[in-house]
Amino acid sequence: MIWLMGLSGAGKSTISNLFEEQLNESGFFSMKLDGDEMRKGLNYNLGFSMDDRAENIRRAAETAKIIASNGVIVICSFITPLNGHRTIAKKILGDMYFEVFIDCPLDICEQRDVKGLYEQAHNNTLKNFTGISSAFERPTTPDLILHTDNFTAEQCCDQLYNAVKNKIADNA
Ligand code: ADX
Repeated sequence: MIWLMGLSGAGKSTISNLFEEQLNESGFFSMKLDGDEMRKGLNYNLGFSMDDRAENIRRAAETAKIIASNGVIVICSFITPLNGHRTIAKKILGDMYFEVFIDCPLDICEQRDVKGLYEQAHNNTLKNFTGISSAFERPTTPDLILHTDNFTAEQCCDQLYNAVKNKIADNA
């Protein structure tokens, strides 16, 4: 159970896609869960208040737990903005939880602005936007930090693959 967290535009989905490909090529079956997808269906009734984000994370973690208990590696990508939200996921997933901070400075996420959401947040047409008008706490005890501003997505994916392999070896 790999939990990728970080600001919008930090690179969570890019790394998740690459990592899934790498796992599949290595013979592991994996599945992705991400905030945008979950919010289209299962979590369509949730917004971006801190309580709704907490419920979003709770449902995502419970879903991931069911999938992972069937022997599938689950890669979750959610902003997960507060330490309290991370605690919710960790409590549900226990030892399976491997927390990865996709660390990218806010100004670089703003420059990338892949979805145009930072612009909307600055124009005030999008409320409660993480990093602009809604809080993001740096995680204090991630299992791994990936610096997507200093390394390519492929390099970050390799770092993640090696860290996960080490964790599996440690637990064996
Ligand atoms: S979380 O805070 O509850 O973990 P989640 O990862 O599910 O967030 O959803 C984040 C995605 O929702 C972003 O990548 C972005 O595309 C979209 N989004 C829309 N509105 C907001 C907002 N106010 N804050 C953050 N993300 C938003």
